[in-house]
Amino acid sequence: MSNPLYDALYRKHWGKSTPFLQLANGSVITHDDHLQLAAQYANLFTQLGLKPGDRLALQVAKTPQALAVYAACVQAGIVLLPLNTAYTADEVSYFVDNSGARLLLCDAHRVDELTAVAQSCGAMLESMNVDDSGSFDDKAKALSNVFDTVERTEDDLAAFLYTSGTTGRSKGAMLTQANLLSNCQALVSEWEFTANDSLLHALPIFHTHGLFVATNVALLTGCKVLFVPKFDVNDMINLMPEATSMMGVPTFYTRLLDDARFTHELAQHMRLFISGSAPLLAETHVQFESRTGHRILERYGMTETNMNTSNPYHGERRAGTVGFPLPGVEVRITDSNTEKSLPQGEIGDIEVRGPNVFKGYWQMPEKTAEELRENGFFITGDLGRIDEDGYLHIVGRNKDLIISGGYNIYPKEIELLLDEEAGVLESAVIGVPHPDFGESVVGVLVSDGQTEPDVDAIKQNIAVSLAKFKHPQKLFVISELPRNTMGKVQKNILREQYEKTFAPS
Ligand code: MLC
Ligand code: AMP
Repeated sequence: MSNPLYDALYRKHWGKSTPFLQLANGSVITHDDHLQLAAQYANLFTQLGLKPGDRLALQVAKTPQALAVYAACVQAGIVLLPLNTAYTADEVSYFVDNSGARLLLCDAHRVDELTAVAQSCGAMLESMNVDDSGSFDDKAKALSNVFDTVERTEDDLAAFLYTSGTTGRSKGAMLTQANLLSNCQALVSEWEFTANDSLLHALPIFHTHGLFVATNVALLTGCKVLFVPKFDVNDMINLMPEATSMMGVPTFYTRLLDDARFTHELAQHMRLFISGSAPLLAETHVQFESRTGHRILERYGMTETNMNTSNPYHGERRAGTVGFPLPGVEVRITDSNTEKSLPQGEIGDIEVRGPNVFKGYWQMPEKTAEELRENGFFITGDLGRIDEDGYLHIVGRNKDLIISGGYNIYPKEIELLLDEEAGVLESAVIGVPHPDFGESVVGVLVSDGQTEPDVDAIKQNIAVSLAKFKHPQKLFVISELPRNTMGKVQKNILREQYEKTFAPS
């Protein structure tokens, strides 16, 4: 039976007592432990009636068991839909409903809150705990640790990752086995990962970066993962002497630099530091090199495309750029109006094509057609230029998006909620510079002239349905929004006006 992703990432580890995950308390989970647990989970999927192609929504803490659910999904041909643990019940409800997930797996402490969600969406609900209790593990324990791997082709779906859009409605990006596999193969070869590596893993595992970049690279090479539940500067400093490599968002790097214990000596034996998901300030790059002697390797990716470009492993890692297209990936810069390729050096839309590019948005053919051209190029929504040496520079975004600490936040989703609030005529949500998160969320409200908006009450109200990382950190009330002659809100003017909101005093 062929199942390309399973064969490449897992099958070769069957029966191997090599370490896969090392936890912060020092305990080790071998590849064999991991795959036996995954097989029990896959048997449970079958017992629960899940069939290949069905979707499974997973909103659980970052644990080894959560990674075993991923392995089980690949083995059983189930489409994994990993969800940010910060999402509220309202947000989860949309994802489960839209994807038609048959099973929602959640943390045990959220069962009460999510039971109604699962019921209303016609999904089953099972729970997991960090300590391997919970209804899902209880049922799986009794089952066989051997499972007949389901046959799949490279074109079969492996995962749905939801990403928002300018309308505020999230879209399920459909990723195939080939998308995931081709990308981690390219990364392993470009970044020279081997079984001798030890990867410090502090990223969440519900996004591309922590799951499909970090985890898949480790599985493909069989290297060890130093697996911590979240970024904590103490854990990072304690574990770094055992690591050879680390992947992170820029906030990881600025937080490490803020800690005097993060020294040249601590990082001396490291082979590679990789950054992505948000722009790494050239200043951080320079500070990092002067502290550690290492040049951070910055790369560029997206939910819909996995990784597109990377600075070179050998050769100059150029600060403020995201390097060159990965093997098999094409990058072009086009004119938004004419859709024609622009001459080298000019700024335009960044488009990418290759085996990494997703299949489309789940049940949204119009949205897919807007962003994915018939010739296979995907319009990223990022603006960039290619310099004379071929390095790609991201210079801005053609999409209304805020990236805070590596999490994407779509202003429209928040504006729609703010506009519903008492006293609010209209609103604009913008991202402004933030010393820790890179960007942070500010909301600007216009009063309806009858009731003065109650900023505190509004914050509380929207918190009910909105994950915490999306909450505006500041709300301002102004008399009117700046607009251009076409009536479009000029967010650039607002961004300038509020750019110092979080500036260190
Ligand atoms: C947490 N909070 C955030 C936040 N993360 N607020 C805004 N933006 C964020 N990213 C909230 C918490 O709820 C908390 O609220 C408060 O901020 C401070 O929490 P903290 O303890 O300082 O935050 P922490 O838990 O340490 O998280 C920060 C972080 C984390 C940067 C370590 O957000 C993180 O791991 N980010 C990585 C995201 C990621 O993996 N992105 C990849 C996407 S894939 P309160 O009120 O309770 O104090 C992708 C493609 C690609 O983009 O190219 O890779
Ligand atoms: P997501 O939809 O969460 O996958 O986020 C993808 C977006 O993150 C991209 O379209 C870029 O805007 C941004 N991004 C990812 N990597 C980088 C990077 N190295 N530099 C700047 N922006 C990045």
